[in-house]
Amino acid sequence: MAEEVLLSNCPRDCYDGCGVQIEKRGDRLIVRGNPAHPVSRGSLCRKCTRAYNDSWQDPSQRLTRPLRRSGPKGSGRYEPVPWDDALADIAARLKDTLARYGGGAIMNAHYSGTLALTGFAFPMRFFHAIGADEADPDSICNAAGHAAWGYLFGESYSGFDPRTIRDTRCLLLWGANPAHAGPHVFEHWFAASPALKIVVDPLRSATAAAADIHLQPRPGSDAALAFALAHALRREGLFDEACISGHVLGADELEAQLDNCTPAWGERMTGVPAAAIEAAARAYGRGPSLLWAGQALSRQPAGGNAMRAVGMLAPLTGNLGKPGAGMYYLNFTPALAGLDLDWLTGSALLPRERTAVPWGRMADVMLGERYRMFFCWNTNPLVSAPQQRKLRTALAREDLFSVVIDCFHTDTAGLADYILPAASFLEEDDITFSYFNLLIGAQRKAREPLGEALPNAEIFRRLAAATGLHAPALHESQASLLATMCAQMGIEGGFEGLAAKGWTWMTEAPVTFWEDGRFPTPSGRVEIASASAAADGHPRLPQPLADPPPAAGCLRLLSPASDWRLNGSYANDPGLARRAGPATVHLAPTDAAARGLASGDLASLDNASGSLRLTVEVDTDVLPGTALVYKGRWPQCETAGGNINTLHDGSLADMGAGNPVHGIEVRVTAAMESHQTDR
Ligand SMILES: Nc1nc2c(c(=O)[nH]1)N[C@H]1C(S)=C(S)[C@@H](COP(=O)(O)OP(=O)(O)OC[C@H]3O[C@@H](n4cnc5c(=O)[nH]c(N)nc54)[C@H](O)[C@@H]3O)O[C@H]1N2
Ligand SMILES: Nc1nc2c(c(=O)[nH]1)N[C@H]1C(S)=C(S)[C@@H](COP(=O)(O)OP(=O)(O)OC[C@H]3O[C@@H](n4cnc5c(=O)[nH]c(N)nc54)[C@H](O)[C@@H]3O)O[C@H]1N2
Ligand SMILES: [Mo]
Repeated sequence: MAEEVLLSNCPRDCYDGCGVQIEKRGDRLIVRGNPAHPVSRGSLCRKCTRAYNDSWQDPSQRLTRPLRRSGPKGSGRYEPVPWDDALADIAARLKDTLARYGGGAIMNAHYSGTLALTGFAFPMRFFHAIGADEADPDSICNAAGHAAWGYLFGESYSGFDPRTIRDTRCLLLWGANPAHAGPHVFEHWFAASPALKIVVDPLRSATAAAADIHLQPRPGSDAALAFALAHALRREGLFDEACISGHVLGADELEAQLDNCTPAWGERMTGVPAAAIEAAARAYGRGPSLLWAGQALSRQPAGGNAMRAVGMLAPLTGNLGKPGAGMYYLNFTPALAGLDLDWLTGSALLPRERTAVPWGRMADVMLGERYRMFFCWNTNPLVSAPQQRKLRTALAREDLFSVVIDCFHTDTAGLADYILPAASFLEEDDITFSYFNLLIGAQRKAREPLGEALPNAEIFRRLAAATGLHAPALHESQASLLATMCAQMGIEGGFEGLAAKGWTWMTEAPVTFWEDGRFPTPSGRVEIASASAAADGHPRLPQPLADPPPAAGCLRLLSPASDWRLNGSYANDPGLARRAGPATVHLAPTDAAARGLASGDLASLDNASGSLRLTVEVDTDVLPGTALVYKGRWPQCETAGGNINTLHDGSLADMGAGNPVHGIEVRVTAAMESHQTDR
């Protein structure tokens, strides 16, 4: 029998942001979906259900004690040490490094392992106070899109309110696969909607398969496709002249560019039939329509240009600022909720301008001697970052003092001097936001942390004390943080009130963003023509471009979200690893046949950055000319000793130093008999 049932929320980096119900049975927790939550409706996805009820509660799989390296780097030899000893040693090193070289010798690498507000943001107070450099967080994920929509709309964090779908007649999902990336959003929001659905994806993803119209362009031809759609929209009289004249800058300059971008031209540029382009234009243009630009749309070499080109369809057709219409990249609206993010992250503590290194440059930068200390928390770059082999070499530098904080013994942890055990979301009170639905949730502490694990925030409070940093902001208690956040957001009854209910909407009624037609751009309009972009060295307007086809014999590699993992999280869960099967490259039948490959064969994927051997699956959902490999495998769990990012050369997208993971080219051939490893 359950002793107590708590309502909580899942803080993973996922569109869903599920409501969770936790039954306490002594130390054992039964973790399920909250039946009364609008997203999860009583169930969690299969990967989280499995992980949260298994590896996340298993002390033999979790990190439970601070560990100090006791052998050469990479030897895997560690010994447990008391927290106080570990923190004192790290603090001594830190003080010495700060005194000799300053904060610019310390790299702070972090991302979205937990998105709960204090677990995600409070440690930044510490790094601001010591003036550390930062691994540019969004440069691993979606930075090109943020830069692009920054030029176009002035910001990229106020999309549409998903509740507005009740007024929507057409849904256009472009480079997004919520069937994997947000399974509840897919089921209850997308698939359940009576709106006409258009999906733009080179892959026949599960989301594309559920659409009324699937446009299947060659990867990286999205900007050309958007221009062809715009041409068709104009010809059909579906441009919204009032919206354009009132709220858009540069539509006149666009006119001439559009003339040549006929649907027939679009077909040649993208591979999408002209008739399908016209059908999609008619459905989208009539509206009210919602445009969801997936984070994947930005993950190509010219992802910024693609995001600008696709984003302009909304203002050109007046599909924004009214019920059922709008465009979405991400929702992160602390101001709407009332939350003071600068206070939470302590940005005023930073003594100088922020220095951020893009992840594409990280391996090269860390190979040099500039950085003497490496702090890594909430992220596992030896799974997720480019130039995997070079980064491994860099992080194995004997003179680099590194501290990795995680719930699990990751590949990145395996090169640390100190590994510190992080408490999971089941073991700490916190507050969650969703980046899709405008929800605020309580994350509940359902048990004490496993072993000696500590929440992120507490680790940095203690490290601040050990380092002799006494600014009160670095020592604010969890209770005080939660109380202040709840007060800022006007949550009735404070954290206890939120915890009793589980979750609350940020606003009672659905929000219509951009209703007043004013945008935070220099002109206050949507800037299709952007002087800011030009000043940064980009074309004033988005360009009707498509990437050139891959070099002869090469395929374009796509490495999107797996159904069985959340980024790299869960790749180490034995049950989930079994279900996911061996690391596989999916090939179109023609491409497999041309290489003499059949399902079950071993293929070698090679380029200048590395090589990787994977099992072939011949897959009719894959577009000829592309190869599909799902992201997030742990090198230490693979016979190949590496994952797909061994093939990523660290090149940057056109804007925002973004990460063009879907722009890699590889040669795929039948692998020779001997199974060499990739380390
Ligand atoms: N299960 C699961 N859920 C996740 C994650 C996970 O790893 N697993 N990761 C989370 C995170 S951090 C993020 S950022 C999101 C990412 O989720 P999404 O934004 O959906 O991004 P991806 O999974 O990279 O890719 C989505 C689709 O884009 C397509 N695509 C690739 N290249 C192109 C192109 O050039 N043009 C077009 N039009 N489409 C292209 C791919 O084929 C793929 O089907 O998901 C989140 N949710
Ligand atoms: N080839 C390719 N590479 C990609 C992508 C792709 O599509 N293709 N996608 C990119 C994208 S979108 C992203 S967002 C990145 C994601 O890359 P990462 O940020 O590396 O994501 P994860 O591998 O999930 O690593 C998060 C880590 O945080 C840990 N963690 C969870 N909760 C906590 C906590 O409370 N405290 C601490 N300290 N740790 C915790 C988890 O155990 C996990 O090891 O990968 C990028 N890399
Ligand atoms: Mo991401």
